[in-house]
Amino acid sequence: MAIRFVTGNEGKVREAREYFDGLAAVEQIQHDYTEIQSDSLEEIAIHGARETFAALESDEPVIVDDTGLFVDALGGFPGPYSAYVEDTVGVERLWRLAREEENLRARFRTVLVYADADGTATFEGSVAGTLVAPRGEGGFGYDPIFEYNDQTLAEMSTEEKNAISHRGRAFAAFAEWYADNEA
Ligand code: ITT
Repeated sequence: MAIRFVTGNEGKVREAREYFDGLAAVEQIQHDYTEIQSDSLEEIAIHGARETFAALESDEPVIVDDTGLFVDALGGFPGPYSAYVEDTVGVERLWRLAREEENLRARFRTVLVYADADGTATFEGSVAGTLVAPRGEGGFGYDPIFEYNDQTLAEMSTEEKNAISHRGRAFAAFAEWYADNEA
């Protein structure tokens, strides 16, 4: 099987290729689907996956990943607006905003949506951690300020990150479902 991953984010593709290594080829599809304005990662990802599947006019299924960083003390901000906040405020300044808070707990959530001619299926993964001053050269996005078990996600290899991450857990749920459905 080949997985057609609709994303412009090279970091996500790298993680998918590592996760599915030996199981499936991962093909990156660059399609600028409409990111609807919504508080729900599910709604955004389902809309994006449906729109892309229809636009490509092919029978081949696609997957879309919508991810957010939810900071407890900031009422879940930036959540579904994480990409916009990374582009405007930046990771370092989000850390400076959050560090004023006593509670530094945060969570990453990924919603992965698979779309084919029969419809969509949705998978989810999340990981809880603590916000810290940026450390590490790996990963992407908010990884340098998110610590899990004394390591930031940017200090982990792709394999280590996949083993505990929001996206790794969503990949695992998808892989299990796909194996059952393919049979
Ligand atoms: P696509 O929509 O094209 O897939 P994107 O980077 O816009 O790419 P998201 O909207 O899902 O994807 O990402 C929301 C933000 O969260 C964005 O700023 C990412 O850099 C960041 N992000 C996503 N996954 C992450 C991860 O595993 N670790 C750290 N930051 C992540």
